Amino acid sequence: MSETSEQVPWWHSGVVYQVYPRSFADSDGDGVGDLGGVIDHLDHLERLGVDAVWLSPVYASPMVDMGYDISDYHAIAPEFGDLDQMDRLIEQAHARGIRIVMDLVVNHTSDQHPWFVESRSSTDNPKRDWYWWRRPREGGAPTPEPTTWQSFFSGPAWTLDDTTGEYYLHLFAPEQPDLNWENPEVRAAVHAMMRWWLDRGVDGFRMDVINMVSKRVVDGALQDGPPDALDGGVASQSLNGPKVHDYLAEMRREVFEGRLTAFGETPVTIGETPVTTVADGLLYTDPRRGELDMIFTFEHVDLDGGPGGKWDLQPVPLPRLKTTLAAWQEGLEGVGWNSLYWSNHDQPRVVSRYGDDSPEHRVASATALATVLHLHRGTAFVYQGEEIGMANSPWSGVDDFRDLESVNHFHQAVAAGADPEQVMVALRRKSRDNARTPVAWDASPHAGFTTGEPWLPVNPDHREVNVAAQEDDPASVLAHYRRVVALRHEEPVVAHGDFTLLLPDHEQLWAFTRHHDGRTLTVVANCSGSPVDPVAAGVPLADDGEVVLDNEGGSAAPTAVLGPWAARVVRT
Ligand code: ISL
Repeated sequence: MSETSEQVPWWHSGVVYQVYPRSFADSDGDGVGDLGGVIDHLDHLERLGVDAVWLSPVYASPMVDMGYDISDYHAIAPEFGDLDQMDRLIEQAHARGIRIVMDLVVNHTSDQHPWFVESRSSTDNPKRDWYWWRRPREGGAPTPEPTTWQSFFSGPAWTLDDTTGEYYLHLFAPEQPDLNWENPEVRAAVHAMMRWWLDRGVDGFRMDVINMVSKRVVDGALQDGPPDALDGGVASQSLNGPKVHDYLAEMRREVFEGRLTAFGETPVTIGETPVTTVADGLLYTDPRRGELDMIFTFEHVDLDGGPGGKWDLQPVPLPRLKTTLAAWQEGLEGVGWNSLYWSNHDQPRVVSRYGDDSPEHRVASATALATVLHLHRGTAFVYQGEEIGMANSPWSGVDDFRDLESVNHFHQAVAAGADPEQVMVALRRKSRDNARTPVAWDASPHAGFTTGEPWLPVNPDHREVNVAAQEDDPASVLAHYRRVVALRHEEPVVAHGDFTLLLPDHEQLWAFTRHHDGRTLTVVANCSGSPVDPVAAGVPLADDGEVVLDNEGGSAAPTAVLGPWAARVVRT
């Protein structure tokens, strides 16, 4: 790939900050974060230095899945604000050089969306075929439902609708019916809606579960999975399906071709793609194919789930984590593009998951993890609160959770005979609500998030871990994130360098080199609580190197022993 300065997109050296509006900042005291809260804190994002904000859904929604169930794509949920505020946010973010990337949720709608309300009303409604309707299975075995598929939120992926006696498909909650992308009218309606948002000034889309829009259809019928598949075949039959690449290429032509944003750029396209391999990643992100700019791989966040799935906790030895990310670096090299993330609104807090959130190691492990991730090749993402090292919350029982995935899993597992305390162990570690506790802005009782009662309690550790406490502290996690973001902008090796993993089997050190145009960055982090001598371990560091970033206060020699969770980037 030859790159001139005009051709290099901003996201090669850029950083995207994810805002989950419900939990970011509340400007009107109702306990729910809102667009006014995002506008109020743009200074924080500007000082962090990010290039774009990905806004989780703010559209009208019954909020069964906290906004990922949309009932009107052209309206803002009242608890978040209104379209005027959305316009103001776009304008004020742009004035600071920050792009706005909208969440696009079009695998499914809310069951309250007028399209579905019409679709369910009769078998001959013109919108009937906009969703997946099927008659009950003849003979009722192995399931009365049309296929064996299980939903991602527990229970069958089909719900029987009394109005017509037919089942409709929902890969997620029953209140999130799947749109039928086989129908060209559906795709045209999605394209029109996307153009409407681009006209309004947004700079791109993060596309929710976009690899689920094409289901495998044989002679008009959806198929069961293999009998032993725990998910009933939903992954094999409806992920990365046969037409997904055609649909994405069509979307590019219909929505993005010839479009420029206020920054004079092509809008960015970021696909969320669970259960995707490097080979799939190449298909989705090779620019010559004209599909997506980048996708989110899940491999590195699925490592702590065992054969039983997400809640079947497994230890993650460091070699597995670093080789998983390295395989994507090597696999996409020169062809596709990575997105780099530790956290989002669906994942537990990274400092608790892959770091060490004890008071002794929290700052060092949060900054070490930031260093290694952001020094990989790709577009880096920061999830709100990650930049101050926010940790998982100490949940006391299932009643503390608001997320339907957590609540459903608890009840289903207990009904199936699991010990409730054991189920809670996994929920404490993996519940999505860990990511959704309000951002800790200061040490006041509700962490400066709201003047009312927060919809989800603030993490009690906010008295120590908050933005105000870190704002002007050069040794803070926040200051380190600002440095990492700046380095990515300033040092071309970060965006363009090739990647070589060193010491793949080392159980404490995460080390790699990046090389570009005669310059090398050597990145090394001690991902453990005991010191390691990197030179003795075989990392090629020399005393004439220049330390361009570290989390050791800037005084260590390039070759010095690395203390617990110390991280260093050395340029030669
Ligand atoms: O978090 C998960 C369950 O463990 C993931 O499987 C998640 O459901 C998957 O990544 C898809 O996520 C996206 O679509 C969901 C929504 O609930 C998530 O918040 C969203 O990021 C359905 O829209």
